[in-house]
Amino acid sequence: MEKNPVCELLGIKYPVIQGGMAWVADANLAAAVSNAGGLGLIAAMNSNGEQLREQIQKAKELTDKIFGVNLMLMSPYIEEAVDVVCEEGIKVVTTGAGNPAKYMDKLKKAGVKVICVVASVTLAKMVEEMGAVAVVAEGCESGGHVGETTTMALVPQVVDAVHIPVIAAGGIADGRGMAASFMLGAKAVQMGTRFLTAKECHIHENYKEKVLKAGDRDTIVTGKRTGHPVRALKNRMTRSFHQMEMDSNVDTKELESMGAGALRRAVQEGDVKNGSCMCGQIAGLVNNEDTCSHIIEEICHDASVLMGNE
Ligand code: TUI
Repeated sequence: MEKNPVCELLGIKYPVIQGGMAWVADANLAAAVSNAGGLGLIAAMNSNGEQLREQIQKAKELTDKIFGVNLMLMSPYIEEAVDVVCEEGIKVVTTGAGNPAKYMDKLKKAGVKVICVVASVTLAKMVEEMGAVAVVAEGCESGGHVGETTTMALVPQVVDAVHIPVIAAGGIADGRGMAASFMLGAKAVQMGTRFLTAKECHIHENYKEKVLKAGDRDTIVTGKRTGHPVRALKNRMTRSFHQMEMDSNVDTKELESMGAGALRRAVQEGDVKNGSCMCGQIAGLVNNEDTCSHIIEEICHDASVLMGNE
């Protein structure tokens, strides 16, 4: 895996990036992934500036390797998060769930490399024009907020449309997924679901158990009506959300309020019945709780073997 453009760009050993999962991707997980030779990310999600600064400072104590911050563009605190990223000397951010146009100049001026998560060719071309150093092409197999195109269809179309490196995401959890991504023209992979069950990932045990037990048809996308489609493991919450979404008598505002706080209920309280267990379709392949180091080394080794490099 030498001379990989994403590894060279970021100064990392393996072309593996951890998804910026809200409520999940904290300083602990980010540092573990970075220490293992990948790129760890802290999810800024809806944190205010000081909460984000605390996590960044904690990660600096846990690793001397590069790590980044994922900026969730729908956050009410997005302006504060961008300022804190610049003040703390963060070297790389990923952006998700929106168009980062408003923040690109400030980030670039502060020397931050911006990698944008996109779900379409149109946005990929726009962010390249704005100065993104790479894009994550995230297919709708992924967990959390999703677009409409699958990884298999999205990645090669984005690869053909831009000149910057493309990182594949959505439905990748092992060496086969990584090798397939490379065949589609990607230079690296981003994984979320595989890291959800990492030993260093401190989500509630109930959530982890549910991911480890999940099969191929155990996720569902809800929230299309609110404009925020989210993939999560099927449970009581997604069933009632789905039913209410189909019912034209139910107000969209009522649906939105139902979603609020649901992810935190699953991650922190372990309420896997009434909370939102965001998770990708590849959960059926994720059956072990491994260390970040094991996950990254295994996937890169297996992909290398499949590609005839070892
Ligand atoms: O952002 C994600 N995944 C997320 S964010 C999140 S927090 C959340 N919680 C509840 C409701 C909604 C969000 C949980 N998971 N992934 C990156 C990603 N970005 N996937 C898709 C996109 C995306 C979609 C549309 C990026 C841009 C876009 O359009 C922007 C535009 O204006 O064209």
